[in-house]
Amino acid sequence: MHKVQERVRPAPAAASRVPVRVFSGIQPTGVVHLGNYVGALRQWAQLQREHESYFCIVDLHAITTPYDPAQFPQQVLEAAAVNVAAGIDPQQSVLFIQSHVAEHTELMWLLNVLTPLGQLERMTQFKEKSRHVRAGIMAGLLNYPVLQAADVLLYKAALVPVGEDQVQHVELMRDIAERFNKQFGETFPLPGVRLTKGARILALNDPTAKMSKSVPGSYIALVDDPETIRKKVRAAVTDPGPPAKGSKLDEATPGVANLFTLLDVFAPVRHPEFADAYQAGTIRYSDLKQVLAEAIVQTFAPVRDKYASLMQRPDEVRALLAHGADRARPVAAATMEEVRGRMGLRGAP
Ligand code: AQP
Repeated sequence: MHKVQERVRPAPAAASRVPVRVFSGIQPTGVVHLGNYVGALRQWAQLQREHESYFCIVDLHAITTPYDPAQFPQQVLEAAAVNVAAGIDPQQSVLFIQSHVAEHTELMWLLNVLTPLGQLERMTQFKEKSRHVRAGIMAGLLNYPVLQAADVLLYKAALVPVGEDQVQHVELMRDIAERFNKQFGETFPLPGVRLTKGARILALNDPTAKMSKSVPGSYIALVDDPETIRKKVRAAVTDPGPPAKGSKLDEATPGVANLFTLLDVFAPVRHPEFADAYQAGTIRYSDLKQVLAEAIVQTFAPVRDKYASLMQRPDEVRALLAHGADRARPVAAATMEEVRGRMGLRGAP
């Protein structure tokens, strides 16, 4: 444990980075998939080089859907290891577990009093997730975006790199921050979303929906073995045959468009030749899939190796996370001190 902490470099001096803080999170709800990687993790790994960045394993969000408490600590550890394996440098970024910094829940409560119920009820993700709930919808599912607002505002982050499904939640946190500033005085920068190419990767087996860990067959996991990746890409839904000559790529069906988006991310140099073949009506989707599958296999091979190696040293991962929480706590505590003061909650009169 100590060894790891000794190897941790201090965060680069603030002056060497653009002074905008980044915050984003990922749920430890099982598989981390290619959609998470393209929409979120990939841009986190880039942003951490330019900005002071906070990346969080959001265990308190994850418990809003059914879970097994006995398995949960292992899932949290695995999610952290996948993040590190996929390029989050826990020395450069602050990587930590949400529940290890108690201020997240305190700020959430305070922000709750500034959040209109109607706005929460209109959130698309809430409406979608509540459709699948059989035994009564819990308040935690409704208040999920308020906790997200607390996550981001606690660190006064202004840049939130996420996938497209989270845009509405970032807009809500912006509204909450604005309301707070108006009512209690200028405190929070207004957070803005940062989307990347591939902000909405579609399900391989049903390109009318997004790639999602809760839909088997829809995703490729970052730690899938090469043969599984090839098999899943081969099975991806496309069209029965090539399009008519002169067809436009931006009018392609969702399944085909999704594969082109992935090609652009994983093998950009091969994109033009397949785009030309599409427009010429000569494209063979099996060729495109083969090129794409190999590019994904190559990209994920080091992730898979690093993940396996990290999981052999779980204490080291735990130590990295403990160190991350130690770095996050003073920042969170300072914000809470300010917020309590502004809200008239600092001690007896
Ligand atoms: N399909 C996707 N394309 C692009 N980005 C995506 N993200 C999720 N799915 C896609 C982004 O990944 C980050 C972490 O998301 P999360 O922890 O909230 O994961 P999730 O949304 O719970 O993942 P699933 O697979 O969609 O879960 P279920 O099946 O439970 O609904 C976020 O930035 C998210 O936008």
